[in-house]
Parts: sequence; structure tokens; C-alpha cells
Amino acid sequence: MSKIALITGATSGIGEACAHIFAQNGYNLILVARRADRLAKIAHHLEAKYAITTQQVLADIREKENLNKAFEAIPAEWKKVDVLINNAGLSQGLDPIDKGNTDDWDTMIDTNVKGLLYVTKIVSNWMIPNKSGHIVNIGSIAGQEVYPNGNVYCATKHAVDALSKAMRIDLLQHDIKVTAINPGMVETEFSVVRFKGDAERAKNVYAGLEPLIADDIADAIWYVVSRPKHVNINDMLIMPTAQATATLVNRAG
Ligand code: NDP
Ligand code: 8X3
Repeated sequence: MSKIALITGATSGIGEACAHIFAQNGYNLILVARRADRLAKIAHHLEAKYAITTQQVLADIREKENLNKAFEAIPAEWKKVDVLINNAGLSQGLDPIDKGNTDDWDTMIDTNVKGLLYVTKIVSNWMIPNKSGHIVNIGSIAGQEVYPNGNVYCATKHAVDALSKAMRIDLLQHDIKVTAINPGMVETEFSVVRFKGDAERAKNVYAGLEPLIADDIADAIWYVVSRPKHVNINDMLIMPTAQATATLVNRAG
């Protein structure tokens, strides 16, 4: 029986890249996201290309009741999840605390922290009877440092850092591994989402430097997940060569 990975936020960026590398390595995939057309397209492509099977779960991870129902409906044989990649997340806005949009704050906290927790509660309970499993949480450099106007997004990723440590402690007795992957700048749809569709402003984030791409992060996640059973990589901070800290970048290149 092939292994199973459940990936949240599989319709774009890092989540989609993870779906590819896990499919390439023979995993069957439970793919979670909100955009149905993209989800179906990616799932069908991976099934055809790698001869794997998928389950598409159309869900907003912020909506607890719907999420519980959607996950409950997954067939029993699919609940033997080997790897959970808690990737779905976003930033909204880049404003000082006194000017921040409180709806944006709710969206970030509800998705990056509460949604991640809801998914983890369900899937860790599927892993516990198997006495095995690996949870990979996508944190950020924003969970290691705080930068100007990053306030609430940074707070959510600091929470992911704390929760990764907490999960590692609480799930130790169940032989479940927990890894935090903390990327610096990765060119995905992240900045377009942060700036609410302003593609020009999003592009400027990466102007004059070579950012990471989603495949770089998926590659690291695959490395982490493919270590022997007795080895766990607790966390990884992965930056573009042109980025030293959250805000110090070399745009000369
Ligand atoms: P993308 O915007 O490209 O992808 C985000 C994914 O999350 C999409 O598939 C989106 O799918 C999904 N998603 C967002 N909100 C929800 C929700 N409420 N319910 C379900 N799915 C949701 O960004 P990235 O790939 O860059 O981001 C992935 C993760 O990496 C995030 O947690 C982000 O914070 C983190 N990260 C990104 C960095 C970067 O520079 N890009 C750096 C450090 C960390 P859909 O809209 O279909 O639901
Ligand atoms: C995304 C990276 O630097 O925009 O988590 O916060 S950053």
C-alpha cells in the first residue's frame, strides 16, 4: 500500500510543489484547498503523470464545522495518513499596527493559526493509532524575526513556531515527528495575495534579486520526510542567498 500525504493549500506555490514531489515519489495524496477548478486540474495531472491516486478536499480551513465534515467524509482507508503538510496560509496587508485592517488580522489568525490547529487535531488523531506519522508545519522567517509592518503576520508565524515545538512535545509519546520549515522569500502567489491582486507591487518584492522558488522548499520538505525513522529534523530556516534577514536583501545581483 502506497504512503499517503495530506497537503493543505495544494492549489498554488509551496503546497502545489509538494504535491508534485510527493506524487513523483509514489505517495497518494489528499489535497486540500478552496479553489475547486485548480484543485481538480492539479489532482488529475498528478494522477495521470505519476500513476497515483488522490482525494480532493474542497475546504476552507478556517471553517471548523465544514472542515470537520469534509475530513470526516474522507474514506477510512485514506485516513492512514503518513505525512501532514500544514502549508495553507497567507499574509494580508503590510501596514503599521495603528493602520492595520482588522478583517485582515482575523483572516491571517484564523487561517495561519486556528486553521492549522483544526487540521492538526483531526489528522493527529488519525496518526496516533498507527504509532507513526510526520507533521510538517510551514512557518517562516517571519516566525523567527519581526519586521516593520509585518506585525500580525509575524505573530501568526511565531505562533506556528511555538505550536511546532508544542506538538513535538505532546506527540512524542505517539512516535509522531514534527518539523517546522521556515522559508525566507519564495516567489509564489504569496505577495499577490498579500497585496490583494496588485501584481506590480508583488513583483517589486523580488526585484533585483533571485528569490527561492516553491520547488526549493518542496525539495527540503522531501529531504526531511525521507530521513530514516529514528531521525527527525526539528526545523529548517531556508533563505535565498540574496537575503540575510527578513529585511536585509542584496538587490545588486
Ligand atoms: P500561495 O498563495 O501561492 O499558496 C497559498 C495556498 O494556501 C493556496 O493553495 C491557497 O489555496 C491556500 N489557502 C489559503 N487560505 C486557505 C484557506 N483558508 N483554506 C484552505 N486553503 C487556503 O503562497 P505560498 O505557497 O507562498 O504559501 C504557502 C505557505 O508558505 C503559507 O503558509 C505562507 O505563509 C508560507 N510562507 C511563504 C513564503 C513566501 O515568501 N512565499 C515564505 C515563508 C512562508 P486556495 O486559495 O485555493 O484555498
Ligand atoms: C513570508 C516571508 O518575509 O514576506 O513568510 O514574511 S516574509
